[in-house]
Amino acid sequence: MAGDLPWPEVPIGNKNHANAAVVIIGAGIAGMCTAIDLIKRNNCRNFIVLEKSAGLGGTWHDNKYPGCCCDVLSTLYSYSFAQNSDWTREYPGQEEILAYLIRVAQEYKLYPHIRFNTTVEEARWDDELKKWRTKVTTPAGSKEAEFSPEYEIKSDFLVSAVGQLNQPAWPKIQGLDDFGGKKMHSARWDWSYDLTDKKIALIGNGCTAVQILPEIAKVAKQVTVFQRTPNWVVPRLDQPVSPFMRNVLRYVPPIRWRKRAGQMDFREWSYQAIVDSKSAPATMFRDMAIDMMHKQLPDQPEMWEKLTPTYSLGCKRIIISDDYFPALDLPNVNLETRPIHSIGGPSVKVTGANGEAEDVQPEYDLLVCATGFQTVEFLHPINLYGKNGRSLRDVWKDGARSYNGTCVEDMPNFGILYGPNTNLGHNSIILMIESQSRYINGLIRPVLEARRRGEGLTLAPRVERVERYNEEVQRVLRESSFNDPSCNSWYKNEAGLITNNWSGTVVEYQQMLSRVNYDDYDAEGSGAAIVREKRSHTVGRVVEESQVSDTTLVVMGLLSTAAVVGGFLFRNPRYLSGLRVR
Ligand code: NA7
Repeated sequence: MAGDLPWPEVPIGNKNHANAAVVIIGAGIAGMCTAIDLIKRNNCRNFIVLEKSAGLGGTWHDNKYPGCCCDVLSTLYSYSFAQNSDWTREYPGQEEILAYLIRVAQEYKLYPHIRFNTTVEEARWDDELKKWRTKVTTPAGSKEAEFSPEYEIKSDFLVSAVGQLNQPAWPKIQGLDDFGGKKMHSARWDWSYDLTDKKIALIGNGCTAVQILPEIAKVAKQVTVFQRTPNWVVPRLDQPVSPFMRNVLRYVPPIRWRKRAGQMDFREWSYQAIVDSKSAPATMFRDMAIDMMHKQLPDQPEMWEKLTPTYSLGCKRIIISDDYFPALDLPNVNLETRPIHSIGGPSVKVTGANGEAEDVQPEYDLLVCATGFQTVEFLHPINLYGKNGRSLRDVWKDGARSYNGTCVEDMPNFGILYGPNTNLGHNSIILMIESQSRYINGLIRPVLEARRRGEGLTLAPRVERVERYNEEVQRVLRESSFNDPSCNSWYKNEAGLITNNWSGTVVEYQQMLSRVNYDDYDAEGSGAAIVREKRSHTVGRVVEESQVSDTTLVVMGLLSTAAVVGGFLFRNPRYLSGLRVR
């Protein structure tokens, strides 16, 4: 297949089954973005994407529960280089987002690179060979396993794109394993199960549960929502995008760009609301939340009390929904706020007023755990061993940390997307992922150059830079709403360290990652001179925010229209005479 192409342009074929320039773990939004940048920026087609699932899309492949959709407007929750004018709604559902990702993968011819049903168990840096050895397995009993049940791939660079919302977290509740009815995690929805007339216990009231409830309540006999902590819920204001508007967005790209920039401006503005609970935007969102609750659940002060958080807005992810409170008001829906005591047979027991376990009702057919993900155990359950056999677990024993959210000490030629301290509470994660992909490709570039020259190059972030970077990130986060001690969230680990969220705006992050300073890295190997001479490499950033005001745009539009019309009339004076009053 490779023909006469020079390495690393050689596309992956049968002969490269166990060798590649780059191995990417995960075929979700981040893995796809890195693969596309490898092709576009590094002219590299010698890469393999390893995907545990049977399809691409990552979180959009896994999460297909009823009502599943994104809580960021899709005009912004899409790649900057693959903007889509065909979204049917402002917040389209999971199936539409997944179809979009499949289209992008086809457009960039990613499929031949992706190995589905392939699980990474372990990746180990070989100090002698200066390469990663990634161990993979294929599912027992599958046809893939008949070819090779397990094997090892050697690569010059390894990228983790497994994300933060990958491994479902089951709640720690006594008796959960022995629940008498059907049990599902929201991220592993079983669509073969008929919900009609079922009695359903829904544990959790985060973004996922809030999307599930209005859908299942339409068909279920009865639903109990088990809420442990109330959330701030603000209006979603979702609406369809008309066919006319879709055509406008398709055929007049500046309008699409403007729409995206407007959403970016609003989201960046809302950063203040998320991190500073005393700011004016925070007050505005709190008022909106309370106002909507009072309107959608009129004259129900008991419910208002149960549903109103006492912690800072932004400390937990703010939920956007137009239909959660109305669903709670349905006659077949109950909100249960007493703590869950245990699960016994088909019943979920709560702790009653006297401390005894009490049945909420004697029997549920279905238990839905919308209880989130194992977010602070990045890369879990993959075992990574870097320089001198040091495990990632050891590097992260006091909490996950990285350099710029992309590289880890003692893990040479390794990049991570959506890694420690890169999650957002206010904007689209795709913007962060695109920055990380550019940056990591800026690190991959000299490694490929060295290899092409027959040399070796390893890059790992200097420990003192990692420490300084993390001290600064944590200093800002300590002052933010995320650090409010009166709430727990998936943004922090058990010790209270905020390991998941970025401390600033997206633009600040994009600017920080727009240049790779090779001085921040220990460079080793015969090819180290490449980066010592070069010092840095500018990878740039995607400027998403508006550059001009609406008024300037309108004035510019009017002026250019006048110029075009004037020029036309000047060249065709006969039309001018036709305009004269006779
Ligand atoms: P989240 O936001 O982690 O929410 C999990 C929910 O499950 C939350 O309401 C938890 O209550 C609740 N939970 C977890 N364990 C228990 C137990 N043991 N008992 C009762 N309730 C429990 O996950 P989501 O899937 O909703 O959203 C994850 C992200 O995906 C979201 O932020 C978007 O970015 C996309 P708690 O609040 O901890 O008291």
